[in-house]
Amino acid sequence: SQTIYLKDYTPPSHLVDSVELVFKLHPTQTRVISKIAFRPNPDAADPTFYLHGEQLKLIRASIDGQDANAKVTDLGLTAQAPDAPFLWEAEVEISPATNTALEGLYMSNGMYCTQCEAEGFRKITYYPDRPDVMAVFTVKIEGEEPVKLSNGNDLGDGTWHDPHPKPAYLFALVAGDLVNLHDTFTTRSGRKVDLNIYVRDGDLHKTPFGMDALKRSMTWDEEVYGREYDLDLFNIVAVDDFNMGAMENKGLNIFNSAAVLASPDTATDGNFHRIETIIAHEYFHNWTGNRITCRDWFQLCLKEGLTVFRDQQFSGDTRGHAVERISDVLQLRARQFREDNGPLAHPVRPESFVEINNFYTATVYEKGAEVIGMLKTLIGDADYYEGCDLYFTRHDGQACTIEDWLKCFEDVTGRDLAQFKLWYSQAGTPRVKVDESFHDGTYTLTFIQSTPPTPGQDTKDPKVIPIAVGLLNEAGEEIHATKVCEVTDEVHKFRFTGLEAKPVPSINRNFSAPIILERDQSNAERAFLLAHDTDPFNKWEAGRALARDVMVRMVTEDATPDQAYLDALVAVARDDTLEPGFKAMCFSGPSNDDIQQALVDGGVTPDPTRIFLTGQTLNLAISQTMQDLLPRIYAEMQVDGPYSPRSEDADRRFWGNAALAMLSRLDGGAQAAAQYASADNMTQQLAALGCLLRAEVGEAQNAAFYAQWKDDRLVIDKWFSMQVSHAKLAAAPAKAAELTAHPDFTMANPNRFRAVFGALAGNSAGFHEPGGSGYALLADWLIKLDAKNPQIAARMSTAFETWPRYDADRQGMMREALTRIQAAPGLSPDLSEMVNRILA
Ligand code: B3K
Ligand code: ZN
Repeated sequence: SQTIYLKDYTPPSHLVDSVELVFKLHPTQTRVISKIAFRPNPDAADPTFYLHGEQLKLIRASIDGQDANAKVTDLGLTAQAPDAPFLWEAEVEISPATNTALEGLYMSNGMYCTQCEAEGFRKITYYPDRPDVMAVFTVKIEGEEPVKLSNGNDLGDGTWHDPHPKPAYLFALVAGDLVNLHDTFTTRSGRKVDLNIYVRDGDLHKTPFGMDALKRSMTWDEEVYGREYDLDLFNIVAVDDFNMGAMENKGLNIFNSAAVLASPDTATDGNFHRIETIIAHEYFHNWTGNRITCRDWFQLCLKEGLTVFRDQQFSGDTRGHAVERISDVLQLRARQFREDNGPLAHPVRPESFVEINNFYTATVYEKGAEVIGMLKTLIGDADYYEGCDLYFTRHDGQACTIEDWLKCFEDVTGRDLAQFKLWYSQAGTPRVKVDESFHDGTYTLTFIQSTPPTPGQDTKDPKVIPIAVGLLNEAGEEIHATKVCEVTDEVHKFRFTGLEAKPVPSINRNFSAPIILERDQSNAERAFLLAHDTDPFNKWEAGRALARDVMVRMVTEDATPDQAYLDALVAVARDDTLEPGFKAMCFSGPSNDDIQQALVDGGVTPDPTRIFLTGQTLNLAISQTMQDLLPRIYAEMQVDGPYSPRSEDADRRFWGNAALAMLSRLDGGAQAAAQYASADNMTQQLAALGCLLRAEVGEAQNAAFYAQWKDDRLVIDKWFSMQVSHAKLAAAPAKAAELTAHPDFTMANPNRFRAVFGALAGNSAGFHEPGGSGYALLADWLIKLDAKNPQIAARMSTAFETWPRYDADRQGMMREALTRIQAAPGLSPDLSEMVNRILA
């Protein structure tokens, strides 16, 4: 396997005007007949006619009716082509039923489906499988299946035509015995669009929420970005075996069932929220990704960062901006900061890859979204939307680059974005040190920025960092409204004049830049900001910083739980002006990874066992301090009436279940058992089960849960995952190992595999138990899985990416596990690239 470089990009040798495909479906001998109208690309660097193709059995190929005499390798073919437009005709045979990698055309529970992004189309037929080759597709599907779907408009009889030129990665096909929920949407210019969600028989009752989310997404994109849907039909299909969340194929989005199916009794509030986000995300791709796509895969963030940013905006508008921003930042810190500060760190726009599927990362997606957010903060809303409009008109129908995107904003604002562009090319989380001084009514903030070295990038230039700052006086009143300090130099000062006394600053409000602030801040000041900051994000952030400091001192100095922190939490709980969702967020505290990162930054080697035990001590102290308040909070947060996923209700359950978790540390699980027994929705049932498992008194409920839900795969995924997440220390890998022997465990289904091993990787004290059993178990299973599904194996290997931060024993065992994977015979390029980078 070969490394591909951004700098080596060359335009395609040939362009495609139209593609006609006929699929004769068969589980192991599907025939794909293609007629492709090619023409030489006047801008080609090399005129050689080359088509990608992998795992295809070539039956015949011709050019303008003459045998093509193709020279075939494992990766594609070449042939002599005329220096003029010509017709390529070919027939290949493929075997969807034995395709366990779930890329290309495969089968899931008897249903045919496809996944082509990034480079899966080449497993369907010979084609220039690169995003800058866009074409109009006509597809005919022949088979017994009652429902046969592809992109675009339905011409009847299994024939589909997509009038919008698209790259091959957006091709999709589905065939099976499916039922659908139908609805319609009328766009603001009056186009009536048929909407369908296709599922297996028995799942229809889980589709209405997804449909509602789709219609709200369509309205939102019209209202906020002025983007209308452009076909008469929009189909969604739910598939059980799917590598990711979902895929934005033109007019035919294919979803992991877990990312679209929801009913009150089987899905939690968290599931509903995630589904809404993913439906919106895939729908928004219709403009940011499909109408305007990427020139090459290095530009992935052009569609992904922007589309994540758009789905985050939508969620904020739908569910409230404060809680949405806090959850987005929690995710960013837990996944992206972790990546950006370890051996897998890479720029938002990577410069090389072996397997592009390894770059669908938190950096490309979530940091990519942060970069868009910073652009909007720097240029302001009006210019941001004007720049987007220009992008949509200027580049509609094109395959673009980050340069194309930025140029639109340069043209609208007249601003030079060269320095801003460093956010795309430099990896690593910037550190910003803050110094302050106050003289004669002038308050000066000095920001000193630096970014640590990352693989392949030893030195970094200063970036433009928008840091939103507000000032409060001693009484807790806002005396200087939020102002964006544009930090452009390595050392950059900002002055605030005419002040009566030294203010208390609130820095990086709303997390205006994805940075790590290094600032000597007293816990008294943090408690003050938690009580008074007018910026809801920073109010929460102050509490988080306080919690983190308390934890760090408990871990490193054996300190007892800090009373000021406990008092601050009580004040939050009592504050009637705060929303339940916000209160619950304040009690969630920093993530485990956040604490580990803080320890590493302070020069301390994190010990996951000790962090876990300290967390238990702190949580018990919090519960005890809150003891008198808990029954009332719990009672007040109960939601009457039938379940609704709306955020007012979900936030009440969130805070109520936080109270339940605290109560359960004091009452041995009595209240949780009562909630479990009376729960009439999955949110309440699962939260109660979690408390019981944590208290190690949930055996009976755990068995009952399985018996109740054994026929619902998505719920059984939760059952697998809960047991591993709540197992303590070495019991976690032991439980994971035990569950792999359960008759319902299968590694053919990515959701099930992730339920067990994602939960193990997420259980830090369990995965890192000092005996090394977590590492050994995961390595064994990654090796096994790699032979069937390299993409998932590679993705899950990131559990090992933190190895450099641990003690010598853990490092040794983690390296040993990685080396064992590296040496496994027949290792895929996917997993080998990951392991090599992790160990480099
Ligand atoms: N674009 C797809 C991801 C494809 C992943 C390929 N390994 C889903 C999304 O981001 O919307
Ligand atoms: Zn996406």
